[in-house]
Amino acid sequence: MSDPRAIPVVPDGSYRTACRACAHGSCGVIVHVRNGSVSSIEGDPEDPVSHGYICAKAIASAEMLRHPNRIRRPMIRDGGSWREVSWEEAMDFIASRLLEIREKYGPEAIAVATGTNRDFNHWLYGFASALGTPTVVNAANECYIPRVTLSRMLVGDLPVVDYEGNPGLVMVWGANPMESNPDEYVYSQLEGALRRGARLVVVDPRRTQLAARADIWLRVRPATDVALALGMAKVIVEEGLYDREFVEKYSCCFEEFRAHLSGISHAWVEEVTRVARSDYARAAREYASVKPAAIHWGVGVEQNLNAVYADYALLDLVALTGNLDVPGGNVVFDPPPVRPSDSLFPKLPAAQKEKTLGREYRMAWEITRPPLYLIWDAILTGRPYPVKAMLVFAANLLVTRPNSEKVRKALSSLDLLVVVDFFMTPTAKLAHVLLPAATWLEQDGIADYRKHHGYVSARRRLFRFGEARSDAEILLDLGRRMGLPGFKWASVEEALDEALKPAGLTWKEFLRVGRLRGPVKYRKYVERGFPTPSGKYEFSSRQLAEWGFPPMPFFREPPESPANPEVAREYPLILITGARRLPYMASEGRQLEKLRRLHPYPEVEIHPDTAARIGVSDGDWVAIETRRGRIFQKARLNPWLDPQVVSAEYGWWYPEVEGDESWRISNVNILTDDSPPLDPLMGATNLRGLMCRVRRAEPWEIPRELSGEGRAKYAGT
Ligand SMILES: Nc1nc2c(c(=O)[nH]1)N[C@H]1C(S)=C(S)[C@@H](COP(=O)(O)OP(=O)(O)OC[C@H]3O[C@@H](n4cnc5c(=O)[nH]c(N)nc54)[C@H](O)[C@@H]3O)O[C@H]1N2
Ligand SMILES: Nc1nc2c(c(=O)[nH]1)N[C@H]1C(S)=C(S)[C@@H](COP(=O)(O)OP(=O)(O)OC[C@H]3O[C@@H](n4cnc5c(=O)[nH]c(N)nc54)[C@H](O)[C@@H]3O)O[C@H]1N2
Ligand SMILES: [Mo]
Repeated sequence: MSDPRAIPVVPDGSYRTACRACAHGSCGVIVHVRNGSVSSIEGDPEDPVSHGYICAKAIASAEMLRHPNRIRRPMIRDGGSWREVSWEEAMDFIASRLLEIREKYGPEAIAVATGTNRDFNHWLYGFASALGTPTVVNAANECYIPRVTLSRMLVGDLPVVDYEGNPGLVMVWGANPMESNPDEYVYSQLEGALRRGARLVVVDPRRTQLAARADIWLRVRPATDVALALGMAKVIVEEGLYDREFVEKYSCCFEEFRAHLSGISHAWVEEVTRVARSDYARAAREYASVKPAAIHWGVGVEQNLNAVYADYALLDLVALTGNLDVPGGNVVFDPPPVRPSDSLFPKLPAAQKEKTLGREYRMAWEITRPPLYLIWDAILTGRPYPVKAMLVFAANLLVTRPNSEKVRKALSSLDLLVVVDFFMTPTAKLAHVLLPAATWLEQDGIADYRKHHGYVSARRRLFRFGEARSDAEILLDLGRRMGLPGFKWASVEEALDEALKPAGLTWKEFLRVGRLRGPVKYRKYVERGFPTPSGKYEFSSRQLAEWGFPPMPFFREPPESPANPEVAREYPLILITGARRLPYMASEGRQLEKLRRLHPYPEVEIHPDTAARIGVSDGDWVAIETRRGRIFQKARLNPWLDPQVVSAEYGWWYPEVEGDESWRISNVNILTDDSPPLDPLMGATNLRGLMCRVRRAEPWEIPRELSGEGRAKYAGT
C-alpha cells in the first residue's frame, strides 16, 4: 500500500508558485506549508497579472491534494475489475500495445486527447508529432483557438486587452471573467480598470453580475454576434467614427468592407440579433470615441457555427477604431524569452500531416485539429483510417464533449484506452489503463507558455502524493520507452533547462527569478507590417479568398434556431450551455466538499414567465430536452433573460452516485450535437444557440442521492 498522505518535498515555509486549479489563470499564489501539510493558500499581491486574486478552486486545492478518492497507483482493468500495478508494468504494457498498433495500422491509428489548453499540453502535442499521429482530440475547434488562429493569420497573434495600459472602455463580449478568469485574463485586471473609471459594455444574452454593472448591456440573441458586430461596424463607418490614419496607411480592402456593410441593413441586424439599433449604435459610438478602448472576448461567441467570422468581425472593430496594438487597446504582446513549446519537439512529418482528417475545415486542418466527429467516426467505422487507441491526458471526454452518447460508443470500441487523471471519472471507467496524475502542487513547470500577455512564471513541486506523476514525466517516460525521436531528456528538469536557454537561465535559477516577460512594444505593425499577403490589415482576407471561403464576416442561422419552424415547434426555447460558474473547472471538483457546498447542483436559468407557463418554481428539478436526449438540472429563475432563452450548466456528473450512469443525469452534452453544419473554418460545434424544451421533472426521475437525504451532505452550510 502506498502512503495515503501527501508528503512534502520541501521544508515547512511559504512558497510562491503558480496556481493551476482552473487550467487557465496561472494566478500567482503563496502556499504556506506547516507541519508537513498545506496550512493555507493565498493570492500573491505581487503577481503582475492576478494582483493577489484567489478563487475557491485554488483554496480547495489543499482538499484535492489529499482527497481519499484520488488515484494513487497505476491500474489496469481486466474485464470489470481493476488491479493496481507498478509504473513499470503499466508503462511497458502501454508502450508495447502502442508499438503493435502503430506497426499494424500506422501512427494515425493512435489518437491523443486532452481538454482545454493546460500548460503541459505541449508535451502531449510533441509526443503526437514524434509518434507521427495527426489524430488529436482537444477543445481547439470551439475554444480560443479560432481566435488565436485567425489572429495569427491577420495580425500576427491574438491581441489581448492591455489592462496595464489603462483602457478607458472595455467591451466584454461573450465572456464572463468574474466567474471564469479565462485564458490570459484574471478578473482582478478588469476590476482594477473599472475602479480607475473605465466604461463598461457587456454583450451577453444573460444579465450576468458584470452586465448588471455595465454602462451598456446588449442582450444579444445567442449565436448572432457576428451580425451584431457587423451592425456596430456599420454605424462606425457610416458616421465616420473610424480611425482614418490606421485605415488609410495600414489596412487594405476597406472599400470592399464598406460595400459589404452597405449590403446589410440595420433592420436586418435588429431582427437577427434582437438588439435595438439605438442600443448597439450607442455602444458603437462609445467604443469608437473613448480612447483607448479594448474588446475582451470569450468563448460565448465561438461555440457555434459562426465562430471564426464572429472573431473576424470583432478584430475588424479593433482595427477600424485604431485600437490595435496601442497602449490600453488590444495588444499583440511579444512572447517571453522561452523556447516556444512546439520547438522542443520534432514536427509532425508532412506525409502524416496530410492524413489529418477534415481538410475542408481548412483553418483547423492547417493546425492539425480535426473536428471531433470525424475522429469518433473513424473509430466507429474504420474510415478513412482505423483509430484503435487513445491516450487521454486531462479530459473527461464523456462529459465535456458534444454528443456524449456518441463519445461513449466511440471510446468503448477502442482496443486501448489510456486515461491519465486524478480521479476515477466516468471517462476513466472506460479505460483499460488508468494512470495517477500529479496536481499543480506536485509538479515543476513553466506556467504558462501560451498566455498572450507575454508572462511566464515558475510552478514548483511542493508535495508528492501516492505514486502520482506529472503528465510531462509520464509522456517523457513513454516517449523514451517507445524510442520516439526528440524524447532525449533524462528528466523533465532537463527539458525545462532547455526551454529557458534563451533567457540564459536554468530551471533552478528561474525558480528564484519567478517570472519572465517579453519586451513590451506597441504599434509594432508600423515597422513589421502585418503577416498577410498584402502586409496590411486585411478587411477582406486574401488567404480566406484563396482557400475558397468568404473573405469577410457573414452570418448564418444555426442549424436549430427560431428561424427553423420545424424544430422550433417542438423545441421552442433557445438553449445556451456552459456559462461558467466560479467553483468548478469544467467537470472537475464535484467531489470536493468545499466547492460542492458553494454550489451543490447544476442550475438552468429560466425567465419567470416561461417558468410560470410550465408550472416551474425556483429550485425545482426540471427536465431539459433536445432532439438528442434529456437531462435534469434545477431551475433558477432569472427575470433578465430573453424569455425564449435558457442557460444550462456544463460539466456535471456525480461522484457520489453509485453505478456507471451518473454522467448521464445532468450532463448537458447529452443534449448537444457534434455533427455538421459546423463553423466552416474551424469546425466549431453548436454548443450555444440550440433549441430545447423544459418541463418539471417527476420526483421519480431524480436519483435518491440528489434529492432527500443525499442532498443533506452538501446542504449543511
Ligand atoms: N456543452 C458544453 N460543452 C463544453 C463547453 C461548453 O461551454 N458547453 N466548453 C468546452 C470548452 S471551452 C472546453 S475547453 C472543454 C473543457 O474540457 P476539459 O478541459 O477536457 O475538462 P474536463 O473534461 O473536465 O477534463 C478535465 C479532466 O482532467 C483532469 N485533470 C485536470 N488537470 C489535470 C492534469 O493536470 N493532468 C491530468 N492528467 N488530468 C487533469 C480532471 O480531473 C478532469 O477529469 O469543455 C468543452 N465542453
Ligand atoms: N470557473 C470556471 N472557470 C473557467 C472554466 C470553467 O469551467 N469554470 N472554463 C475555462 C474555459 S475552458 C474557458 S474556454 C473559459 C471560458 O470563459 P469565458 O470566455 O468567459 O466564457 P463563458 O463563461 O463560458 O461564457 C461567457 C458568457 O457568454 C455568454 N454567452 C452564451 N452564448 C452567447 C452568445 O451566443 N453570444 C454572446 N455574446 N454571449 C454568449 C454566457 O451567458 C456567458 O455569460 O473559462 C475558463 N475558466
Ligand atoms: Mo475552453
